[in-house]
Amino acid sequence: MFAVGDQSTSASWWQEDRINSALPDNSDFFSSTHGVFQTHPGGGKKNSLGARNAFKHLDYRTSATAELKRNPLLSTPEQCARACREGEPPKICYYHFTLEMYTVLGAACQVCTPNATNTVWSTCQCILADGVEKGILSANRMLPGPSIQVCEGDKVVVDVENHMEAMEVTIHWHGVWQRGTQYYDGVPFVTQCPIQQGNTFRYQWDAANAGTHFWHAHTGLQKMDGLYGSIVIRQPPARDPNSDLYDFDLTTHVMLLSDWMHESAAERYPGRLAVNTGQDPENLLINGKGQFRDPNTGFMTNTPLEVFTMTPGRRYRFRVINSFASVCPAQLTIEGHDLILIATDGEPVHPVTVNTIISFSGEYFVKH
Ligand SMILES: [Cu+2]
Repeated sequence: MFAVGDQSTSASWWQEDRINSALPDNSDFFSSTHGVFQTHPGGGKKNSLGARNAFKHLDYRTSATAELKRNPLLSTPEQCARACREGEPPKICYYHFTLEMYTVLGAACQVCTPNATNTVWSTCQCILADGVEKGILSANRMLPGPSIQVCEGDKVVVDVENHMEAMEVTIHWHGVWQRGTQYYDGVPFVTQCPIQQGNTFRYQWDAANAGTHFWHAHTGLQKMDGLYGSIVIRQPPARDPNSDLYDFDLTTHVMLLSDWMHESAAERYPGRLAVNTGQDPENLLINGKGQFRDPNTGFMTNTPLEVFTMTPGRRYRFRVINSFASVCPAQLTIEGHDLILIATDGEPVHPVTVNTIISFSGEYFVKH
């Protein structure tokens, strides 16, 4: 049973029941944590012996964010995903990623379907992917995970809370300079110890270099199991030499390409000899969405594909991200349309008109 387009059921269950009961001082609650809220079992509660639980999770929504909350520059993901203007004061953009083991076609899919175009955050915890059930890893029960969209000069604060059983994790902010903040680059055992299960680590970096970037898990094979998302650092149009080539640069016009397996990536490494040999992915997804035709039965899933809305005659900037985990390149063609490539790897380039783009795990921005 699907209530297509109805986001309210799941959202109200989540927000009313969980947040209100967990946070008596609800007025104090900072609403930018992507709608996803984890209670912390054992946090502050006394056990049967009357002693404090030895393993106490930090509560990042109250004490740990108190200092941040006093800063008038603190902004929600929605406030940060804005048109950038010259001379505007920078914002502090706060995100909370809860990383969990999760499932495609899980119970939440009985009550809502994810919003097709909002890449900043979702109130629906249903992940459809290509309609094939499997266990995955997710950030805030979204695929891709939350999109970080800010302006050049903003400061980004991301609390990464690891609830993946028996897994450690780091998050790498691919393409972001990290000048002066190299210890937040997310490389395990090089710039930090990985975040153990039950712990939260705060990443803080400057959005110093404009462009299309992305974040992904930098531990094991977790990226391929779903831990990735887009980062867009915009700048005032006057600072982009190609800004005259597009009319719109919308937060929803991110095209994140990823490869997708129907089993956890670890099942395919180093690889089997007989069935599903090698590391070829079963499918490719655009913004976490796809369809799959079973080669044996011919049956095809009918999950929704990503939809980009445009008005004819207008020019749109698309921010294309290749988030593949395997070594194969992606070839992207838009039927009946040429593309003008205006930037790559975070830097503007002389515009080139093309009809197809072959990309490796890297990044491009395009308008058409
Ligand atoms: Cu990377």
